[in-house]
Amino acid sequence: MNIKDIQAREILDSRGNPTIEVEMTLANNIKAVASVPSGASTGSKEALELRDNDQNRYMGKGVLKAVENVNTIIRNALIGQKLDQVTVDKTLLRLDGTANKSKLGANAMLAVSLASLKCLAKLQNKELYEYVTYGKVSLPIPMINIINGGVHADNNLDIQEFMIVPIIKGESKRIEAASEIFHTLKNILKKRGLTTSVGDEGGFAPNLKNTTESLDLIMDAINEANYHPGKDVLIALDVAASELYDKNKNVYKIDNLELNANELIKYYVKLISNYPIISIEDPFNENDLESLAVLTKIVGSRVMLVGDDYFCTNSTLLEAGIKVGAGNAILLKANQIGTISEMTKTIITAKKNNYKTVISHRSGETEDTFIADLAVGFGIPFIKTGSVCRGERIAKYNRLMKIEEILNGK
Ligand code: 2PG
Ligand code: MG
Repeated sequence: MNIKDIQAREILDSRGNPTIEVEMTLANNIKAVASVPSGASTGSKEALELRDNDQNRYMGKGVLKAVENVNTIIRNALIGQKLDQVTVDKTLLRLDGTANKSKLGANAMLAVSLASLKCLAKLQNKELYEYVTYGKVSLPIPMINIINGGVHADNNLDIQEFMIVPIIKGESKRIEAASEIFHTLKNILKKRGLTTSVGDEGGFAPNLKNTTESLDLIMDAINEANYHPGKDVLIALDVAASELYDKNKNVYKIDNLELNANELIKYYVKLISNYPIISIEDPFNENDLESLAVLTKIVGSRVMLVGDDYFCTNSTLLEAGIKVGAGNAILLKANQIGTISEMTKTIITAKKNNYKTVISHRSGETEDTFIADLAVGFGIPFIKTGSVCRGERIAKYNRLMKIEEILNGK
């Protein structure tokens, strides 16, 4: 089936910043729409998100250049072509021709790549998860953000994301547990006179003394909601340590301390022994593979050490980490790399090397639910898609529950 039309437009993300949406139409009038998210704590090796830098519009954050690239360069090259994911992605890469997608913009490229994937699924009359099924489908375990800090909130917490990880059976049961714990936490915060306003990913953003106080609150909420921490609900952290790193002093500013990498390793070992932590993401700055390898050696058999800014969904960066034993898991964000084919390659590299995979939203999201489908279809064991509040996050959980229903034949 040939591609008949491709139209891009500027829309807003969950932070109210512009992002890009693409609608692809096939010769038989099948249509699919895809939109791309946007990060705040971005890795320096991510593919480029093209913004206009025109200070007269959206404080420079407009994406009209990316829209224009789709509506002209990409459209001209793809219209009339046979729809095929590999061909579309190869064409995008050829048209861009740069190492970091700086010509067309990874936002422009991903929107087209994703719209093409969705069209292919529709063409075969399949659900997206079904179309991308690679091996065995499985419903991912959600890592649900319930306290926000770092650059995702205006509070004083240094760690960016505190997540609960319900490991009970059944997707809808896991989401139910998360919602109950979330509301229990809200009541606890209220009782203690702490604010219940939320951060970018929907987790609460109270001002707390330190990381330990935040973890204690979460433990209280899990217990009060009648779940067992360590047994049916675990904890995950995204430190996003590049944001805490002081390059000049070579220290991390965390909990009013200034810790060097060795001290930070001890800090993590202590946290892991005191709380049921299953996963720590980006524990050091994105260039420090060495410390990540040391921590992996010490706690890697018990804890997932997830590379986000480290690997940027890029198979070459992942291979560099694998070589030195840095981390044992990778975060997957399609817009860090720009095409579905490249993300697929990274997933295959991770699986081959026994690195666990976590598919992820961005802090600036849209209502597009593609990560839920990719998680199921690719059999990715974990999904990180924010709190159980805010429509753009809930859309993914609702999609997962719907897929569960379909899979159960209801
Ligand atoms: C992260 C993400 C998503 P951002 O650091 O893992 O939670 O945040 O999209 O701001 O990079
Ligand atoms: Mg991260």
